[in-house]
Amino acid sequence: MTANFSFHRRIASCLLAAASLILLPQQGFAKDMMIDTKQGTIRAQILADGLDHPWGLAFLPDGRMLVTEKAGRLRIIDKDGKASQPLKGVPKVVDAGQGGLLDVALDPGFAENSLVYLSYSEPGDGGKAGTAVARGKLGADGLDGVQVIFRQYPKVDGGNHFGSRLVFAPDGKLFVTLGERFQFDPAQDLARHLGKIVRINADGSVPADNPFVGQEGKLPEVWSYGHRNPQGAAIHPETGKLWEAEFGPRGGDELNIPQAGKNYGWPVVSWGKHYDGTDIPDPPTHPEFADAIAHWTPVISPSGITFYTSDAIPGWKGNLLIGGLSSEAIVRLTLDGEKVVAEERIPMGTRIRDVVQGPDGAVYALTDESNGKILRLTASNSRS
Ligand SMILES: [Ca+2]
Repeated sequence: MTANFSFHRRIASCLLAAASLILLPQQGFAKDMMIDTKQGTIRAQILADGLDHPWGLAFLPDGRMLVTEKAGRLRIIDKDGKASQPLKGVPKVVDAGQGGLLDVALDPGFAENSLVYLSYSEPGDGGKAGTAVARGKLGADGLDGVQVIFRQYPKVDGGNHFGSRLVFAPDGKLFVTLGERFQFDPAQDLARHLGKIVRINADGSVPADNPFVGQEGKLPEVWSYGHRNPQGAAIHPETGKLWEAEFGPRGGDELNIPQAGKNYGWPVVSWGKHYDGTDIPDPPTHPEFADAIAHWTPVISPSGITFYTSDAIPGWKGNLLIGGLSSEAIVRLTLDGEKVVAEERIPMGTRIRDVVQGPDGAVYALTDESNGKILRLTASNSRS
């Protein structure tokens, strides 16, 4: 009887354990997760949680992090994961749909000038919104002297496709990736900033060598066009070129190396279909457009991207890491120059909004949840 009872209890506890395993993906995951990958076991630890849909992360020179929350908050997270109160000076944002406080970047001269850049959906008249970029000096409790240095033209209705990553090129120019706000054709119109990557000086002025400077009816900030919703951008550590990842429609997520003045095809061509199933011509039907160097159907939903340059995680050096939303993965691409030669999906069990390499060589990933986390990924045999 006792044996039988304990047997049943054991069965019950096994069932409970099985049930909790099944439930785990919905709950996020345990404090320490071990993930088997092609290059060995990766340990993912929760460094911080309680962040409301964190979107962008930038390391300060002292190893702390600036992290945005989509609802409009910017916080400093210390090395132990403790979050500050929301910093002052953040511009008002429209927190709706995909809009809100989005990316954060440090000025290349941050050590001297303390300047921090934010991208966000800025409110306009009549409920309209558009992506904007502001900068201010990081002081004791927030940003001082905040100025808007760029505004996407025009502001439109709706809460989709704001972009918007911020990356500085080695020459100090700032790239801002801008979605087409779910407006389709304006991505081809050089008189509007929808569906464009723009290149500006750090103070928001236009570099004289931008491709459309001085051309009638074309906005001088535009670097490349025909983009849909680019949420990933990074500078290649060796070539200094901009790489960019964007959401396709139903299928057709893209990785591009955007060149000055080139047209990346949206919405005329795509490797995907419209949401209603209507076909879109494939990119090779329009050889005058530049095509992606990689594309995904079904989609991965690429958000932040980063080139991994450290030896800390064996086998990852030189790879491109992509934070995947619907794929709930970090997508690791092995590159040969500007070709993608291999891909691995590292399953994270939750939507990944951004991936950033830390000064310690660990990979820091933001999870897209109301109880959003900063995950710290290391090789499982590393000492910390
Ligand atoms: Ca394209």
